[in-house]
Amino acid sequence: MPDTLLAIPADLRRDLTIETIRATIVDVPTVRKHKLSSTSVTAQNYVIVQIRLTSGIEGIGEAATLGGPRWSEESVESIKATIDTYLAPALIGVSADRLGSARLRMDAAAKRNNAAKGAIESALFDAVGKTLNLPAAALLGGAVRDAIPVLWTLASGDPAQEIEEAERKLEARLHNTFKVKIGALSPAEDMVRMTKLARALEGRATLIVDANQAWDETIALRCVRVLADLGVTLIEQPLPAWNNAGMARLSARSTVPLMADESVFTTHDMLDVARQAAAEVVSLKIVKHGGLIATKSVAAVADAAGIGLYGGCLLESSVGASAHLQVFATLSDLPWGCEHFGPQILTEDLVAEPLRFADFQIHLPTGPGLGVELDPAKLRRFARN
Ligand code: MUC
Ligand code: MG
Repeated sequence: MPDTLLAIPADLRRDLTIETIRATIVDVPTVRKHKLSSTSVTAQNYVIVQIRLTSGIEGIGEAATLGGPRWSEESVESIKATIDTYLAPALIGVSADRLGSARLRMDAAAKRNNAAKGAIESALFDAVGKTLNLPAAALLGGAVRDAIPVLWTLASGDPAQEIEEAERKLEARLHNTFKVKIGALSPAEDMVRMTKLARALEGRATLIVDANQAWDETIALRCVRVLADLGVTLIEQPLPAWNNAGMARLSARSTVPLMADESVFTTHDMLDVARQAAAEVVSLKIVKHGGLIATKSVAAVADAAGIGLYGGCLLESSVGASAHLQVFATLSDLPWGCEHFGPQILTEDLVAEPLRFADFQIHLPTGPGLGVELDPAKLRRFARN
């Protein structure tokens, strides 16, 4: 066989060896205070990961947190320390396209720390995608959709402000489904607030709620009935993450489907929720599952159990949101849409060209890798000293 047939074209003969991994903490102000049951934020904290290959190509990823180690056990400080001390040394010198091997090395170097691992894997997908000139979605099986319905989260706690905010989103045709964060107020106050929102937006918007584990079973049963009467279509994590048995009892008595969020990090968690019939829907997030591939694995377990998929977020910028969209675009069915409103709640996004929101959908970027480019000036400006 002539040599020429075996020759790899020079532009594909790139060295994918991981040379450096840089983790930078950034704090980006939000346009308003975002209140959850366990915390509230006025700035989003991310760790931005930049992975440079020997070829000179750089991949980017992001780990989001919500109010320090309150939503989950990871904080930006712990994520950066884990990356610098344990994960980066385990990956330097490895070929970036060996994504499965990178995951095994990270798992051997550190237990859990899923947000840290997810940011690194996102950056590897970005670097490999840029090398091959393919979007990350192509490396995950290929996109079956180019845009995904996207909701907006109402979380100021003040119903008058929330109605006004929802009206503006409807008017601009950005969002017509709203997730209301409940659990910071008393259950009675939240039900009054929900009644005001449901009346004001009736017939024009869909409402779902997220209690972020705030209730016990007795309170949840009472509230679920009120929420059903108000037409709320989905109730996210009303009970603590450990209480799958309680979620199963509640689900059996609720006409509104329940969504698992904090109770599902791993495929094993997903299997347990399925076996106990503890939820009808699951929220998928890279920070919980530890990467794009693991997010697809959790989705596959849910799918096999007939549990509906929802594209979750942790208020990521366009960097983290794009990593999620690359996965969500490849899922054969995503009946509950997604919530990647993060880029719009920041006073400024971290990328040169933010993700596009139009007609109640968020659009998959078309470029290689994650399809977004960091804006170096913004990275410098928001980097924590
Ligand atoms: C969560 O628990 O779902 C997502 C949207 C939001 O407002 O909070 C996050 C986390
Ligand atoms: Mg949630």
